[in-house]
Amino acid sequence: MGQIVFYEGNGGSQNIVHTIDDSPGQDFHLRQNDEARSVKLLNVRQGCFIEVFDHPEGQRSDDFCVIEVRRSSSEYTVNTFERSYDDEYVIVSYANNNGLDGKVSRVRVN
Ligand SMILES: [Ca+2]
Ligand SMILES: [Ca+2]
Repeated sequence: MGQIVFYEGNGGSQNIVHTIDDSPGQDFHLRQNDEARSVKLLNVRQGCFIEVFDHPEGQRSDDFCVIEVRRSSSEYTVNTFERSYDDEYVIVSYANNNGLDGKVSRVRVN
């Protein structure tokens, strides 16, 4: 099973904020609110969707970012939640409404 590890700093730096597995159907508040700035994906399955929200209840009226895993990797770092891009491993889509790094409150995994 893959692991999803949220970090306090950009680029997977500083302290770990919260670690979860990659099973679908998760919808929760991060252990430390408004801290995470990046995430490492460790063997996360292809097709996994990770949504991170500024809004505490996960509404899309505030910033959110959707990470879709295109190809599993032993370790892949999404350096910031504030940039839309894609490569061979992920498709990242960011909806901007004044910033998300260091403001993540809720996460959904499917
Ligand atoms: Ca927030
Ligand atoms: Ca915001």
